[in-house]
Amino acid sequence: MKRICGFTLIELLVVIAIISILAAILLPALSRAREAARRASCQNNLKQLGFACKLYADESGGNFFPPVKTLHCTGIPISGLSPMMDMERVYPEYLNDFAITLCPSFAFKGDAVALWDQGLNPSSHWHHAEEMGWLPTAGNGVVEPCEVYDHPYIYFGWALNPSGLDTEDKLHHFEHALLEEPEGLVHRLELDPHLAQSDWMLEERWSDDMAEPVVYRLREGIERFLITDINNAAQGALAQSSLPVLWDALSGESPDHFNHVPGGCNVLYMDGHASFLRYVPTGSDACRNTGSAFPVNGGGIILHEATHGHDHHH
Ligand SMILES: [Ca+2]
Repeated sequence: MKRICGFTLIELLVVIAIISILAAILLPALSRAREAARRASCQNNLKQLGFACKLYADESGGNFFPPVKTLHCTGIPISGLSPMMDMERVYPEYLNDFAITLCPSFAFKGDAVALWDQGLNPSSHWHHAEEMGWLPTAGNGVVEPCEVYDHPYIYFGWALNPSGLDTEDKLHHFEHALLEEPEGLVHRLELDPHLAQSDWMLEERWSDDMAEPVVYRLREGIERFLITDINNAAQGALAQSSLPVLWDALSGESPDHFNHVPGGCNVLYMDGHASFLRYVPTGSDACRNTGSAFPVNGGGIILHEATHGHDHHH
């Protein structure tokens, strides 16, 4: 008897098997494509924030980039470090939409009002300030620039040369200069928030790559005072394209604390370009990680930890 049309059971099973295999191959690729799109959107936001910094620097005396945020909404000094620029200096003249402070890859899915006005921000600073009644503007449906704390991006406001943070020894000294009491930057900032507008004077250099015991405030032209190779003075000056300004939140605790999976960060450099740097784990101590260049290494982790003390709020 002649078969006219239709599938045998075997043919049907073969077709189903082929579809299953294709789906298994394509679905991870689709999820990677979605993450690539979100990552591109984060990069674009970083570039816009960088553009706002450049505009601010053009008009500020001395061509300084914005200082780091040091005060709560009531003017009380922040304890610890808030790794975000002082938005009160930037908004609304240079940046008129807080939506660009969001990163779609960030674990928090909501708009700027939910993040900054309603306090769904994971920053311990925000929650501490709210508990202490230092956020009189919270929950009024509007994002005030003083409500913008850290997350999802990290900004420091001083020019950290990646070559000064590329060995375990340098990272150890950096951590000391940042956190040691009473001379560390974090403690000095609490006592005198105006230090955020000055060069960071050190007791001693933490690296031979530093010409003087000072970390300069970010400002146009400061890259010429930074050295890339102490043994090669002719090629010594750092380029703006190598000086990090702003980057994604990162943490050494677990890969889920990265905005981007697998672990890594978008980094905005002073010339305005942004690159993705993969986090390469080395050893057990994330604060001594030298697997990739600052800020996606122990240096960035140390800064992150300095912003939350040791409350393990994440
Ligand atoms: Ca508000």
